[in-house]
Amino acid sequence: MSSLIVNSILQSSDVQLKLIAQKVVDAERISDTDALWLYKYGELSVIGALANYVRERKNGNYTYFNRNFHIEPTNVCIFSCKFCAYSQEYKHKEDGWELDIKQMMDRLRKYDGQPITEVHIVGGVHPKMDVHFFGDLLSQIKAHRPELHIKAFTSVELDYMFRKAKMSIKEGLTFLKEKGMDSIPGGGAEIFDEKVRLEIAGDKCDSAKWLEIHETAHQLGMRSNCTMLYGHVETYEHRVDHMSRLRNLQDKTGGFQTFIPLKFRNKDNNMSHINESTLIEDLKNYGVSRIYLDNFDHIKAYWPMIGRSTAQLSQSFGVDDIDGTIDDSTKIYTMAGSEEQSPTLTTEQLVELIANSGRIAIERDTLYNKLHVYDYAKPQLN
Ligand code: V47
Ligand code: SF4
Repeated sequence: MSSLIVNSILQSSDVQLKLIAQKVVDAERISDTDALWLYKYGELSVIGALANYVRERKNGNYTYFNRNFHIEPTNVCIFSCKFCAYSQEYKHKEDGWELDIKQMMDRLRKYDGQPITEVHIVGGVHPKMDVHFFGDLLSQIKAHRPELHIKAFTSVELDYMFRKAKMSIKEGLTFLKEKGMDSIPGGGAEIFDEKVRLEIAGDKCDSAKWLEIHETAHQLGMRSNCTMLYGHVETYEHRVDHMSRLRNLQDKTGGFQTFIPLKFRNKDNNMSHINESTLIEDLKNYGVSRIYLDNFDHIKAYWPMIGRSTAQLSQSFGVDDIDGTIDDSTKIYTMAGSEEQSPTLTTEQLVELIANSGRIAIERDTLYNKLHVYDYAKPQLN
């Protein structure tokens, strides 16, 4: 079906669209200008068809999920990103939370005997939680549950920890890797354009540093994810520039596993006056990123942030991964106003959500090894 629609796009009288569609069919990279054209002039249905074509060529009819939970060590943060509804200033730290290692290990032990494959650890940047504190946490997690994949710390947290410990990026990453860190999540990327970054997240690690940390991790054999916070003050040009920097690094290292667009949510933060993007914009953004990022295997829609219905729709706009079971263990989006106020899905619910989108669910581990295929027939209407 997807190729039928794409064939009809190839007959379009619009020269630019025809050119882009031909590149998509030939598995040829689209240019920044092409991506901008799609953002500005592409009809949603056309972007959807082209993105779905790429998605099915790369991942067939499969959609991935995993069994995971989050640990958020603290929401106390020395930085003051304007879009953040989650952080608590250090001088008012008593209004936030600060978990010690025992409390975090107690959270981990709750999952003893459950087939969880990943723990995702991110939080605020707390001046007293240093590289040795987190090193201890990683070793204790690995001692308790060696097979559990630890995806931990955004580049923003890592940059601060390493500077404070006077370690180079390579020394710091090597230290944490030896303690048990397996991969790096995609947070902290926001928007790479220097002017926009200054405006919305001026005091944290800059774009060059974010990219350098991921590049070094890749060189050390660790995989990582990447994100883009969109739908606030940025333009389409800024989005393309952001993805272009990621595509270039991916050409160099091949270390990114997935790209995760993060929709700006406007509750209770210093950018609450900005309207949130529409559903049409969200779907368009998934689609353009799927078409543009030809060297990425996966595009993830993070369901706790966009809600279950959009997660279903997104699978027709290039998305082939919807993250995990989560078990209500993250506050980053609930505090910023996402639809999912206590994000938890059982494996059965995730599989059903995917099957009801007309796709076949695959449980993966963090590195996209296939653990189980849930080849249920799509439920029929009666
Ligand atoms: O960097 C914070 C974002 C990110 C808001 O790697 C907001 O698998 C929208 O990166 N509206 C952290 N977004 C979370 C993150 C992530 C999430 C899920 C999976 C993975 C992965 C990574 O959350 C921050 C920032 O971009 N964020 N506040 C907000 N108001
Ligand atoms: Fe701190 Fe992260 Fe919030 Fe920025 S987004 S204020 S770095 S917790």
